[in-house]
Amino acid sequence: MKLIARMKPAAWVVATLMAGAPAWVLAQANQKEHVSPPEAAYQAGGSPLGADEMHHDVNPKAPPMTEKEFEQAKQIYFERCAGCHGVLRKGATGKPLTTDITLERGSEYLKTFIKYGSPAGMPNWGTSGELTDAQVDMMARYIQQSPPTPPEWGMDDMTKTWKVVVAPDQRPKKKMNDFDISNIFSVTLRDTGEVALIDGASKKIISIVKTGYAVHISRTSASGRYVYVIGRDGRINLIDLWMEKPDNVAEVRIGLEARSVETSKDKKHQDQLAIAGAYWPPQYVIMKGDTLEPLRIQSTRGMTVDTQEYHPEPRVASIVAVHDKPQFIVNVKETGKIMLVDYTDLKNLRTIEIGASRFLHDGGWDASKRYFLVAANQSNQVAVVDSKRDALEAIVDVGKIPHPGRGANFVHPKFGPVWATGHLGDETIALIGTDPAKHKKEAWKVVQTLKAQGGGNLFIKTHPKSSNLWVDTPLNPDPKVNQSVAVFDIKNLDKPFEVLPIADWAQVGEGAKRITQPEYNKAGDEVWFSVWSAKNQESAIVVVDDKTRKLKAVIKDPKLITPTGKFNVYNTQHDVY
Ligand code: DHE
Repeated sequence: MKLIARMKPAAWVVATLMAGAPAWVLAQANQKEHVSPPEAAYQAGGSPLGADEMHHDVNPKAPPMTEKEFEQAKQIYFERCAGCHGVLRKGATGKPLTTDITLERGSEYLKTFIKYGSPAGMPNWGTSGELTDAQVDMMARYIQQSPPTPPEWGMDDMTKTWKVVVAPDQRPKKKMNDFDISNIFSVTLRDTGEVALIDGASKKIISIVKTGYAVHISRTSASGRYVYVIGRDGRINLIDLWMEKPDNVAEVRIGLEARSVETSKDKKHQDQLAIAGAYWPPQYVIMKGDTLEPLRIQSTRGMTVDTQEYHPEPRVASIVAVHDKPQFIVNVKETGKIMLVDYTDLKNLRTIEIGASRFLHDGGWDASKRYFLVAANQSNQVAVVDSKRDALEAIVDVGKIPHPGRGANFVHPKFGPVWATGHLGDETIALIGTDPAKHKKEAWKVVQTLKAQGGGNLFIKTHPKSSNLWVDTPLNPDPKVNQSVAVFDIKNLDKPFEVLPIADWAQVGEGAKRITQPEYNKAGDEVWFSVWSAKNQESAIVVVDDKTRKLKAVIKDPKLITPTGKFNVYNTQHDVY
């Protein structure tokens, strides 16, 4: 029963993000809205929390509901609403829905809002056919009830889920396979809760490893031996690439919902520690790197950076490790704070708290790896941290809803080193100067804005050996745009971009075939794209020759179901992008 309930969010996300352009996306595409339809679809990806038992009390002022209705509404809320409105309904990228507000608005107002949506980005759940009138009515009553609270997840819960499958002393003493492990790709198979390890040279699947629900990202240890994978359900898997057939050697659940994992990269602490951030409960956890034994849990609840109000649910977004000192950079979404966590002494944890900008999400290093740039997506800004001075370097205004992935670094012919981000909410690519020493005038300014195919961009990528800048648009409602990629010549940025029909090259037949997340191989001469269709349709990975921009290979396999993120071991280990 639990399993079936847990499958639902994936099905909905597929229906919403994948089935061509969803009705409400199309219905809102022409409106001048505050949140763009692609962005609303992206943020509203289901939370796995709906299946968990929660405490709730009955609010006598709210319209009544049966226990069964409450459970159904709770499930729908976590699948469709929590991503924007928050678990406790205190508001995140969407408006707060606390009972002081909803009771005052009343059932009729709420039903209209849920059914027809709003120009500010609220999907029209009723008229799009996603919810029936009865469900709309049930949801209107549900949000007038006090929000049920998911359980906390402390050391005892964590330890109960912690498993060392192969103890460190039972693991190989040297690499036991013939693969060039530095050129393996760990590929997210989103809807099966697995990763496929693909050999970069032969392009064959080495193994498929069972991971957490709707698995999100992979990160490589400093030595390049281990891969850490995190699922949306907070489960981390540790994969040992030295094994004859690389496989899972440890796992733990660090929370009930999560997105980020990273590992200690400082030379003296190689592979010693791992860290993961949770959406629920709002906390990060530092673990032993080779066993995932949880060592220290730190809550992120606290005050917001701007209004200085208490936020009970500040989700942990991206986490990166500093390469030349023992520090993790933890980005907290709702409070807009960046924590610099010194991991040398976990008993006396020293943390520097930087006030940046709200709704921090994803980001990456500049080419020198001194500055970390992170998108504050609902604030339309990029915050820059100087890891040498342990301080905020700058806040840069960019386009609408920046979403860099880890961004792209290259040397601009006129302005010197830049880091680039695309945007979910518009078609622009912002190039930000990153060299205050030699290009002071350009540093932390948008030195050029490029126009790509359209809004709905998620990832952008280049490589130090390449002169191409690749821009995907998987959340653009137009299939022509979401099934292709744009590529710019970074030596000649005034030249129009070229569009490559990646989905056509894959020849996978019917399906959404959204093209997402360019990722280079180790040599930097190939770039891999996911062709992302629904779970019951054929997907693929298309490999493009970087120099010629011509098709090099198509990776297909019945087991390659819903591939999204791809993480090349070497590039992820060294933060090459
Ligand atoms: Fe992601 C990175 C959160 C939806 C694919 N995603 C991240 C990070 C966060 C995040 C916080 C940064 C991790 C880090 O660097 O430590 N993603 C979220 C969400 O909250 C959101 C909006 C909704 C959800 O329900 O999860 C969301 N993400 C998606 C997708 O729908 C994507 C496109 C497909 C999928 O696999 O689910 C998706 N997210 C990715 C990928 C990365 C990522 C591939 C890593 C990019 C990289 O190059 O590092």
